[in-house]
Amino acid sequence: MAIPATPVEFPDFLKKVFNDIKLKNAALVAVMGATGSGKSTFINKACGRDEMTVGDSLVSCTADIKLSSIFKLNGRDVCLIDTPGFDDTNRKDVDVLGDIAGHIACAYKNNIKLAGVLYLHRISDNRITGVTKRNIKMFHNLCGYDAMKNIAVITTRWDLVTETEGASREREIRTNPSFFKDAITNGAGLIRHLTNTTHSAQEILSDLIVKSEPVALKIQKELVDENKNLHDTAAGAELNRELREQIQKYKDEIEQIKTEMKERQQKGDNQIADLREEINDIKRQKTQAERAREEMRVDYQELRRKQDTGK
Ligand SMILES: Nc1nc2c(ncn2[C@@H]2O[C@H](COP(=O)(O)OP(=O)(O)O)[C@@H](O)[C@H]2O)c(=O)[nH]1
Ligand SMILES: [Mg+2]
Repeated sequence: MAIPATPVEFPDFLKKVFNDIKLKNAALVAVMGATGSGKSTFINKACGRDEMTVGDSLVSCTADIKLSSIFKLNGRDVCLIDTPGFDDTNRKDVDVLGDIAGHIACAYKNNIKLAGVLYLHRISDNRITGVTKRNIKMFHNLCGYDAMKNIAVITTRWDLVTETEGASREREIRTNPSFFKDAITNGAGLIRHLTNTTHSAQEILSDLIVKSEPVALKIQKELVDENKNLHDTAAGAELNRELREQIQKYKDEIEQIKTEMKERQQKGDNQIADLREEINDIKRQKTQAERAREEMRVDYQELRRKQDTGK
């Protein structure tokens, strides 16, 4: 079976080439990070072709996990996995988690281990948003501290900062526990992708690949070795916790509006259609959040079945 020259969706790719000895020998590296951190750009530079769609808009381009074609690096075959961020404007985070978890667990189940993970982070951001923090949290939960020796945090967009600004932000993310302090303490690298060039991308990859033995990420072990349901994995539990909070918020909002409704009615004001509409709106969002929680009640087999059948 020939390796496809262009990237394809992971499930098909897996089915077609899992038994291909070439992929078994290839160094497989997952590229993670928030939307806009430069994952697709980095992959295009690394393999020297424009394979991944690069997004300029706020809507994420990476709707699914994608594999790059296999390319040679220092005589070794390398293949990169482009993953969606946990801030996607067009997808629920539970879907993103299922997507990443299902596919990398499937690789692990088939004895294909990751050589490492690159986590991309924009050094140009002068304010760290909630979304950035969430992505960092999910990254830690997906990978686990045992895997950190095979992980490098890559800072991007150095062309948009002065050396002093960049170095000061680098210090912050290196020493602050909300960022990468714990990852780095446990062996993760913190590396500058200074020039956004093929040379820089390949140098980063070379260092990661030669560094150590392939690794199992926490989510892979949880789903495959420990037979956990997705909602019991560290990453799933984090999303579950957030969803529970969100659902409670919706409940509180509904109660508040109901109280307001009663107050209006007591004053003889029966114009409450707007409040009813508001309640219905919140109820719809609450139902969505509840469904998302339900969707995480799947084990590895069920997750893969859903992904293969689309149901
Ligand atoms: N100035 C600058 N822009 C970059 C760099 N890397 C990526 N970009 C831009 O950042 C935007 C998001 O990049 P993309 O690769 O799509 O990010 P992804 O969502 O993580 O895949 C695009 O407009 C890229 O052209 C960089 O090093 N410097
Ligand atoms: Mg992308």
